[in-house]
Amino acid sequence: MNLDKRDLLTMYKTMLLIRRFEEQCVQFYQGGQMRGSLHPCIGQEATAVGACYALRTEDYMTCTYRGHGQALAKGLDPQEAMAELLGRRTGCSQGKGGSMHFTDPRVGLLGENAIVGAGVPIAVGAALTAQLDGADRVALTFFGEGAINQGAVAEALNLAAIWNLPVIFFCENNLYSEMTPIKDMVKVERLTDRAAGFGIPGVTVDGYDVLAVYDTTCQAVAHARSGGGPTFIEAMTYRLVGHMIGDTEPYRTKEEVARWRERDPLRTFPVRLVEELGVSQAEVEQAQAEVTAQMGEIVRFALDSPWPSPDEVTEHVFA
Ligand SMILES: Cc1ncc(C[n+]2csc(CCOP(=O)(O)OP(=O)(O)O)c2C)c(N)n1
Repeated sequence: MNLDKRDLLTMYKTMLLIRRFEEQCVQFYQGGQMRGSLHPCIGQEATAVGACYALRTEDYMTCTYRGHGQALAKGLDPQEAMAELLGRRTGCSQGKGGSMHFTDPRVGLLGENAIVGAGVPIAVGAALTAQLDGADRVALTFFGEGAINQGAVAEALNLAAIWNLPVIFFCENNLYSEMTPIKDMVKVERLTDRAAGFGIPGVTVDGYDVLAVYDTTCQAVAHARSGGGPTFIEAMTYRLVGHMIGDTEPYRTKEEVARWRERDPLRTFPVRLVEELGVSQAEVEQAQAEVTAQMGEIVRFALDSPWPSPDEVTEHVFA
């Protein structure tokens, strides 16, 4: 593994920042300060960070409405992200996009997408751009297992395969598509079998192990950069909260959630850092203190930011 202590602490801090960021969003939402709908990725931080740590800033990435963590892991400024969620002019989309539409081309973030599966063909298009430009870039697209039956996803997988495009299909299999268990939606046991049908190599990884996700994604990225074409990664993960705020979760048991909670990467990774990876407890605590301080600045920046004025409403609108 080509990671030093600084990398490990950066990965931990990014996962912790995502967790704290989203907990703050939930608070704002419940207090009526944040509007629209909110789909937290609480529990899924290790896939976001492990995968994005394997990418360069200029690599392309698309994700879904559950993409706050992935956007932050790809390099979106967390202050701009929070300002966006609060509808402020300093937000990454001037406060006009909100939760499901984070975008920042400066860090390769081609957008979250509220339409299930829609980010997948966009990433394939970006990978085609990279290939035609002869650029050394790859594209990675995050999507949920619920997207696997979308026609556009099948078409995108096929085009990527026949054109040998530098794209990584990163499926976060969190077992439930909204309220529907995966076993009620597909007959195959492993979604990598679907990719195999298109001639795309697939690998399944423990999505609660940030280092395993990182290693797996590094291999897929190296394969893509060297002209090897696409890879399909199925990361087994779990959201520790409801599909969205207000979800009463009748489709799963408290025991099941509790079992996954024991493996919560935000609980297990700091222990592993100390017990196995040569990081001291003091360094872990320092990282936690830094994230707490950073969150304070993020919230202050967002709340102090101005609202857009009504006459800006048609700016940046193309039609
Ligand atoms: C094309 C389309 N159909 C239906 C919906 C409604 N919808 C929103 S989220 C969701 C579940 C998607 O589940 P999955 O892809 O597994 O992602 P997860 O929510 O688990 O992250 C559905 C069906 C939608 N947004 N887009």
